[in-house]
Amino acid sequence: MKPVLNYINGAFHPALSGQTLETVNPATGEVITTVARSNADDVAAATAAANEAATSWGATTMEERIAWLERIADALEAEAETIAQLESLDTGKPIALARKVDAARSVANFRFFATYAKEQPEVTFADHGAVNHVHRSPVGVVGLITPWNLPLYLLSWKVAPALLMGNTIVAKPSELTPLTADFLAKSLDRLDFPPGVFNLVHGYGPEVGQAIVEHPIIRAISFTGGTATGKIVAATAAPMFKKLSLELGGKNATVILDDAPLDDIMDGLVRASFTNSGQVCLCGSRVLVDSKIHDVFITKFVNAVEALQVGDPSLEATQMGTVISKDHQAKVESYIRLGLEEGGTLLTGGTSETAPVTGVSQEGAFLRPTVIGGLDAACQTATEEIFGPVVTVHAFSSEDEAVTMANATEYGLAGSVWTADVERGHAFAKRMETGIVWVNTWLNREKGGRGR
Ligand code: TXE
Repeated sequence: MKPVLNYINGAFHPALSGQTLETVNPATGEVITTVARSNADDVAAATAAANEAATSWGATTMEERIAWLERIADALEAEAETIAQLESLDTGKPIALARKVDAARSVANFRFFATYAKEQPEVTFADHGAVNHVHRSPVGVVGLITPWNLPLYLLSWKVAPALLMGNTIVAKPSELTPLTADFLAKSLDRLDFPPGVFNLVHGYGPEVGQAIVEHPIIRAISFTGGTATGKIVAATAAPMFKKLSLELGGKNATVILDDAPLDDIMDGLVRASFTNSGQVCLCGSRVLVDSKIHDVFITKFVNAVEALQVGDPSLEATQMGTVISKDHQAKVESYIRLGLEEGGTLLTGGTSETAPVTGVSQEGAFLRPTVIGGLDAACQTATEEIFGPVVTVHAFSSEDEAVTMANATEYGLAGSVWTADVERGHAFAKRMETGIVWVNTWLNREKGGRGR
């Protein structure tokens, strides 16, 4: 594959320093290609281009920008299979998942914001005899920084609304997964998208991401990634009074009430736990189950988890591929060992040594889906984000106790409740101190999606 270059002012360039880094296939450990290893100088060039383009792009009409979003969606949709293949190669996620989630959602993000804009009424309201008009104006140059778990999905989620509102962009994808961001740049280039409106700078977080956050001309930052990095981003951006959006980690609870129809919901529970090898910030990594059904739940859950097809991400039948890298595998394995040290029982799975995935490259970052029981809900394994295919299971003896356990975390991103009684589920959901709670479903955001 050709080297991945920066996209600045409508042209592809190597890093100004000439340096490169490598992107690796996590299923084989093989280098896929080299990537521009940029620094503050490249960010300065991209920002200057974005700033130059800001006036003309900001002056386009909403209708023109909607038309661009639709054109981009059409172009990506026509290449959905390529996007899925690139994403699967770069992340180690199963090709079927990359098609269904990453490629489809990246297209849908552009369509969603185009439709959203069409549906926005003009807002005016009278107040004390005066008429107030609400205008939506561009911020200017915005910095978009994204992680490796859902590369184009999360990048497009930021790019589409930023473009729609007339902003120009300096974006940085994760250094671990640059391929689909590069594909987006190439797609825009083929469409003759106006130069300078979308700029892409590749490289490491402290060298490129930090330079984006620090650049005085960049007025807003949208960041998705680790909580520790989010803290650095916030500490840098806040004193500069930048607009800031942060989406960070999660340690989400999946709560199973005593009336839950286990056979019907097992598929959803496995999905909530192990989609993308558990590397979705919304995955449920703490399963809280009523003690009355705990034992039967464990039997059914372990059976369902063991039925997951773990293996080569490029095979159609694979349901779980690798984690993102060997380094991340080592981090996840350290939590599996910690869970056992803290008194947990391994119900299925384990480290690559104790529970190897067979028939795959030994250089691949493969792990079996792992379930640990018998842990105190307050222990380190049960409260820190692992971001891998590991869930802990905890029994509760009353709904009050379940609420306390669900809320005993410093995170508050998402959760789910499973019950035969939807009203009961809603009542429980209201008591969870978390941003999103799904009842009898998980990651259900699409109209007409699955769930009940
Ligand atoms: O994230 P990082 P990583 C969590 C998960 C995971 C952990 C670390 O717990 O184990 O984060 O993942 C860029 N200034 N999530 O190491 O380092 C970096 O180059 C500006 C949750 O990948 O936070 C990348 O582009 N940017 C998450 C992006 O930030 C910096 C999904 C995220 O990298 C920077 C992924 C800096 N100083 C991981 N340092 C979710 N909520 O979806 C790094 N970056």
